[in-house]
Amino acid sequence: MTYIGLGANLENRIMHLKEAIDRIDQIPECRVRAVSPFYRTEPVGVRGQKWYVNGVIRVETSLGPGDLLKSLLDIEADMGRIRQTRWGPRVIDLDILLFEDQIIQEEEITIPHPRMQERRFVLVPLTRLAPNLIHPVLGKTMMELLHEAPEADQAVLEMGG
Ligand code: A4P
Ligand code: MG
Repeated sequence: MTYIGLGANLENRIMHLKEAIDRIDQIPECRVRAVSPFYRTEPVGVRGQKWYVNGVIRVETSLGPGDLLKSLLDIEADMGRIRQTRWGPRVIDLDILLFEDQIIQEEEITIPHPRMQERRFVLVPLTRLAPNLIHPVLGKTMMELLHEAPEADQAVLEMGG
Protein backbone atom coordinates (compact mmCIF):
# COMPACT_ATOMS: atom_id res chain seq x y z
CA MET A 1 0.00 0.00 0.00
CA THR A 2 0.96 3.57 -0.64
CA TYR A 3 0.32 6.53 1.63
CA ILE A 4 -0.13 10.01 0.23
CA GLY A 5 -0.21 13.21 2.28
CA LEU A 6 -2.47 16.05 1.21
CA GLY A 7 -2.27 19.68 2.27
CA ALA A 8 -4.00 22.90 1.30
CA ASN A 9 -3.93 26.37 2.78
CA LEU A 10 -5.73 28.62 0.34
CA GLU A 11 -9.49 29.15 0.08
CA ASN A 12 -11.79 26.14 -0.02
CA ARG A 13 -9.19 23.88 1.54
CA ILE A 14 -11.56 21.00 2.23
CA MET A 15 -13.01 21.17 -1.26
CA HIS A 16 -9.52 21.00 -2.75
CA LEU A 17 -8.57 17.99 -0.65
CA LYS A 18 -11.74 16.18 -1.70
CA GLU A 19 -11.23 17.06 -5.32
CA ALA A 20 -7.64 15.79 -5.24
CA ILE A 21 -8.79 12.52 -3.63
CA ASP A 22 -11.44 12.09 -6.37
CA ARG A 23 -8.87 12.74 -9.05
CA ILE A 24 -6.44 10.23 -7.58
CA ASP A 25 -9.22 7.63 -7.47
CA GLN A 26 -9.94 8.38 -11.13
CA ILE A 27 -6.41 7.43 -12.20
CA PRO A 28 -7.13 4.05 -13.85
CA GLU A 29 -4.27 2.31 -12.03
CA CYS A 30 -5.12 3.79 -8.60
CA ARG A 31 -7.78 3.07 -6.01
CA VAL A 32 -8.19 5.09 -2.86
CA ARG A 33 -8.74 2.52 -0.09
CA ALA A 34 -8.89 4.74 3.00
CA VAL A 35 -9.12 8.42 3.88
CA SER A 36 -8.02 9.79 7.26
CA PRO A 37 -9.98 12.45 9.08
CA PHE A 38 -9.04 15.97 8.02
CA TYR A 39 -7.20 18.26 10.42
CA ARG A 40 -6.81 22.00 10.75
CA THR A 41 -3.10 22.50 11.30
CA GLU A 42 -0.92 25.38 12.33
CA PRO A 43 1.52 26.28 9.53
CA VAL A 44 5.03 24.88 9.94
CA GLY A 45 8.09 26.52 8.45
CA VAL A 46 6.67 29.66 6.94
CA ARG A 47 5.35 32.41 9.19
CA GLY A 48 2.15 34.32 8.70
CA GLN A 49 0.43 31.78 6.50
CA LYS A 50 -3.13 30.69 6.84
CA TRP A 51 -3.70 27.44 8.67
CA TYR A 52 -3.63 24.33 6.54
CA VAL A 53 -6.03 21.48 6.19
CA ASN A 54 -4.13 18.18 6.05
CA GLY A 55 -5.09 14.55 5.53
CA VAL A 56 -3.59 11.24 4.46
CA ILE A 57 -4.95 8.57 2.12
CA ARG A 58 -4.08 4.93 1.54
CA VAL A 59 -3.90 4.00 -2.12
CA GLU A 60 -3.55 0.72 -3.95
CA THR A 61 -1.79 1.17 -7.27
CA SER A 62 -0.16 -0.82 -10.02
CA LEU A 63 1.92 2.21 -10.99
CA GLY A 64 5.55 2.41 -9.97
CA PRO A 65 6.58 5.26 -7.68
CA GLY A 66 7.92 7.42 -10.51
CA ASP A 67 4.75 7.20 -12.57
CA LEU A 68 2.59 7.74 -9.50
CA LEU A 69 4.53 10.89 -8.65
CA LYS A 70 4.12 12.10 -12.23
CA SER A 71 0.35 11.60 -12.00
CA LEU A 72 0.23 13.48 -8.69
CA LEU A 73 2.24 16.38 -10.09
CA ASP A 74 -0.20 16.50 -13.04
CA ILE A 75 -3.11 16.75 -10.61
CA GLU A 76 -1.33 19.50 -8.63
CA ALA A 77 -0.61 21.43 -11.82
CA ASP A 78 -4.07 20.91 -13.23
CA MET A 79 -5.85 22.05 -10.08
CA GLY A 80 -3.45 24.97 -9.75
CA ARG A 81 -4.05 26.09 -13.30
CA ILE A 82 -7.79 25.89 -13.05
CA ARG A 83 -7.91 28.20 -10.05
CA GLN A 84 -4.83 30.27 -10.65
CA THR A 85 -6.67 33.52 -11.35
CA ARG A 86 -8.74 33.24 -8.19
CA TRP A 87 -6.63 31.50 -5.62
CA GLY A 88 -3.05 31.57 -6.78
CA PRO A 89 -0.76 28.80 -7.94
CA ARG A 90 -0.58 26.38 -5.03
CA VAL A 91 -3.95 25.04 -4.03
CA ILE A 92 -2.88 21.52 -3.20
CA ASP A 93 0.31 19.74 -2.13
CA LEU A 94 0.49 15.99 -2.70
CA ASP A 95 3.41 14.06 -1.20
CA ILE A 96 4.14 10.37 -1.48
CA LEU A 97 4.91 9.50 2.14
CA LEU A 98 5.46 5.74 1.85
CA PHE A 99 5.39 3.36 -1.10
CA GLU A 100 5.16 -0.23 0.15
CA ASP A 101 8.41 -0.67 2.03
CA GLN A 102 10.51 0.80 -0.74
CA ILE A 103 13.44 3.10 -0.11
CA ILE A 104 14.23 5.43 -2.99
CA GLN A 105 16.74 8.23 -3.02
CA GLU A 106 17.00 9.88 -6.38
CA GLU A 107 17.18 13.45 -7.51
CA GLU A 108 13.52 13.64 -8.52
CA ILE A 109 12.02 11.35 -5.91
CA THR A 110 12.71 10.50 -2.29
CA ILE A 111 10.69 7.82 -0.49
CA PRO A 112 9.89 7.69 2.37
CA HIS A 113 9.23 11.43 2.32
CA PRO A 114 12.33 12.85 4.02
CA ARG A 115 10.51 15.16 6.44
CA MET A 116 7.48 13.07 7.35
CA GLN A 117 8.87 12.00 10.75
CA GLU A 118 9.20 15.65 11.84
CA ARG A 119 5.69 16.63 10.90
CA ARG A 120 2.78 16.19 13.23
CA PHE A 121 0.46 17.37 10.46
CA VAL A 122 1.50 14.18 8.60
CA LEU A 123 1.90 11.75 11.51
CA VAL A 124 -1.38 12.52 13.25
CA PRO A 125 -3.57 11.61 10.24
CA LEU A 126 -1.23 8.79 9.21
CA THR A 127 -1.48 7.09 12.59
CA ARG A 128 -5.26 7.04 12.15
CA LEU A 129 -4.81 4.78 9.11
CA ALA A 130 -1.66 2.85 9.98
CA PRO A 131 -0.52 3.17 13.61
CA ASN A 132 1.58 0.00 13.52
CA LEU A 133 3.13 0.43 10.09
CA ILE A 134 6.91 0.42 10.32
CA HIS A 135 8.97 3.16 8.69
CA PRO A 136 11.36 1.24 6.40
CA VAL A 137 14.35 3.46 7.15
CA LEU A 138 13.83 4.39 10.80
CA GLY A 139 12.49 0.98 11.86
CA LYS A 140 9.82 2.47 14.11
CA THR A 141 6.04 2.44 13.94
CA MET A 142 4.14 5.54 12.94
CA MET A 143 2.81 5.78 16.49
CA GLU A 144 6.36 5.73 17.89
CA LEU A 145 7.43 8.41 15.42
CA LEU A 146 4.48 10.56 16.44
CA HIS A 147 5.40 10.31 20.11
CA GLU A 148 9.00 11.29 19.29
CA ALA A 149 8.13 14.06 16.85
CA PRO A 150 9.44 17.54 17.61
CA GLU A 151 7.18 20.60 17.73
CA ALA A 152 4.77 18.93 20.11
CA ASP A 153 3.16 22.33 20.43
CA GLN A 154 2.09 22.43 16.79
CA ALA A 155 -1.68 22.53 16.77
CA VAL A 156 -3.29 19.70 14.80
CA LEU A 157 -7.05 19.79 15.35
CA GLU A 158 -9.42 17.17 14.04
CA MET A 159 -12.28 18.60 12.05
CA GLY A 160 -15.84 17.57 12.69
CA GLY A 161 -17.95 15.39 10.46
N1 A4P B 1 9.49 14.94 -4.82
C1 A4P B 1 10.49 14.13 -4.45
N2 A4P B 1 10.08 13.16 -3.65
C2 A4P B 1 8.75 13.34 -3.50
C3 A4P B 1 7.74 12.65 -2.77
N3 A4P B 1 8.02 11.55 -2.02
N4 A4P B 1 6.49 13.12 -2.82
C4 A4P B 1 9.66 16.12 -5.70
C5 A4P B 1 6.20 14.23 -3.55
N5 A4P B 1 7.11 14.92 -4.28
C6 A4P B 1 8.37 14.50 -4.25
O1 A4P B 1 7.75 19.26 -4.00
C7 A4P B 1 8.89 19.55 -4.75
C8 A4P B 1 9.25 18.37 -5.63
O2 A4P B 1 9.73 17.28 -4.88
C9 A4P B 1 8.07 17.76 -6.33
O3 A4P B 1 7.73 18.49 -7.45
C10 A4P B 1 8.59 16.37 -6.70
O4 A4P B 1 9.18 16.39 -7.98
P1 A4P B 1 6.99 20.38 -3.18
O5 A4P B 1 5.77 19.78 -2.61
O6 A4P B 1 6.86 21.59 -4.01
O7 A4P B 1 7.97 20.77 -2.05
P2 A4P B 1 8.78 19.78 -1.16
O8 A4P B 1 10.20 20.14 -1.31
O9 A4P B 1 8.31 18.41 -1.39
O10 A4P B 1 8.38 20.18 0.19
P3 A4P B 1 7.25 19.53 1.03
O11 A4P B 1 7.89 18.79 2.13
O12 A4P B 1 6.23 18.84 0.23
O13 A4P B 1 6.55 20.74 1.52
P4 A4P B 1 7.13 22.18 1.66
O14 A4P B 1 6.86 22.84 0.38
O15 A4P B 1 8.45 22.18 2.28
O16 A4P B 1 6.20 22.70 2.73
N6 A4P B 1 2.37 23.29 7.49
C11 A4P B 1 1.26 22.59 7.72
N7 A4P B 1 0.62 22.70 8.91
N8 A4P B 1 0.74 21.73 6.78
C12 A4P B 1 1.34 21.57 5.56
O17 A4P B 1 0.84 20.79 4.73
N9 A4P B 1 3.17 22.20 4.11
C13 A4P B 1 4.25 22.89 3.83
C14 A4P B 1 4.87 22.72 2.51
C15 A4P B 1 4.84 23.82 4.83
N10 A4P B 1 4.12 23.87 6.08
C16 A4P B 1 3.01 23.17 6.29
C17 A4P B 1 2.53 22.30 5.28
MG1 MG C 1 5.14 18.20 -1.92
